[in-house]
Amino acid sequence: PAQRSTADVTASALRHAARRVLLRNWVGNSTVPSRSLYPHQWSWDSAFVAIGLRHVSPERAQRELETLLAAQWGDGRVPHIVFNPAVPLDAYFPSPDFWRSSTAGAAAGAPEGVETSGIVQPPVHALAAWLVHRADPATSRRRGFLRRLYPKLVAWHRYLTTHRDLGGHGLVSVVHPWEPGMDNSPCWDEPLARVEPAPPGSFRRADLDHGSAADRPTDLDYARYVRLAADYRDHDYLDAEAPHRFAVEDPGVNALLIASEHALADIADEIAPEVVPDPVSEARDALCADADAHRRRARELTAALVERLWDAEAGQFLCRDVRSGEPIRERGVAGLLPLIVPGLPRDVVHALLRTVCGEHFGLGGTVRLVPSYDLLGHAFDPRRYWRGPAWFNVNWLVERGLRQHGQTARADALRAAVVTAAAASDFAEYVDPRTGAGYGSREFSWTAALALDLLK
Ligand code: 9YW
Repeated sequence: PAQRSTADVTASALRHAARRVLLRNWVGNSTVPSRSLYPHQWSWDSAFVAIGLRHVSPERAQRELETLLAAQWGDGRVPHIVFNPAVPLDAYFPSPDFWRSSTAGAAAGAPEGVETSGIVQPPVHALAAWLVHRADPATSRRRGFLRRLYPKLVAWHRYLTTHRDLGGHGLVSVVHPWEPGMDNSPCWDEPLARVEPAPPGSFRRADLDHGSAADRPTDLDYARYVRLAADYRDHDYLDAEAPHRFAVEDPGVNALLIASEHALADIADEIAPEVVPDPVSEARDALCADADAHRRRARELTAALVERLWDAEAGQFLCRDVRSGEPIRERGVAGLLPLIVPGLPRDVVHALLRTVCGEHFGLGGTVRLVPSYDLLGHAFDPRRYWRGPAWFNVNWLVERGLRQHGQTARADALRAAVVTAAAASDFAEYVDPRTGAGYGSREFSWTAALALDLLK
């Protein structure tokens, strides 16, 4: 046999290590993001995990998404956490007795047999389902994977584009800083400042039992997160009734929705001319898989994204505070994620590419991984969670965006940097974008999953 090069050996050792993390964090029907810090199932984590898990076991990857979607609410929302009843209540805060989904969420159709949170996370699921299918179409078809998931994914997108169009311009609003998945991004500082914090001592954080306080959101942030979630719960999680004092149109969430809407079109093509049951609408008992309708919706969302959130002067997308009506003038990395959206205007793409590699995000210059926030920003902190560190899911998305736009050399360099940083940090939750030093939990599932995906 031909001699294996050092690079081959390293890649195979890495692949082995990443697979081991995914196997260890698998808990029977889904994967925990981290054994210590996050002992339940998280929504967008599961989507990213499935994208890596498809290389280990396509069937497990399918089950990962099926388990999450089994906890979908009657109104179509996919909850950000699905709780494992075997885990003690004090292992994670806010626990099921805070959210009380099966009772407080009854009017919104929360399932009875499982406890979940009441908020959502970015809709990466249709994209993940399509990638998982493509890894092993035969198993997917035999299990009826896409046929079963499709109506649920359609209902999920419909929840977001109807109940969550709080700005009235066709884009989705997030109503809690946990929803965009970037908890303490400086983009939330201004809209969050209007929220009355819950009294200190009215809740107990569990995250500080496992993580260093310097790497995590502050107590004041948490007091506001608690207030917003409790207000939503106390209005039965009904979007038409909740005060939604925090309402933001986030370019990351909307870009992922658009990418997923394109994936739904591919899924519809695959299962067409199938007619499938509609889990939400009782008036119509069937849903026709219509790829053209998904492509049309994706185009409309893209037009709204550019119209509402593009800022030519900043050279990136900005969040918009729906309550004040104003753009939020902070450079969060979510403003670069529309790079994954097909069909953006050419000048927007060029400006975005300049910004990714410019002084604010520094890719290929001062940093090898894209930071979560402006390197020159007043709030930049290289180790505090979403206020500077580089995250692997974000970098996987940027890599995909660069490749899609023909930036092969940059994409290759980013791919190598992601894989190296993941391995060197023992699959850390996040890293210092300048030094690669790891922070947060280790053996973090999506870090392993996405490194594995990029090694393929
Ligand atoms: C939390 C699980 C989640 C991620 C989020 C990340 C963090 C904290 O961990 O959220 O307590 O939910 O910010 O993106 O899904 O890994």
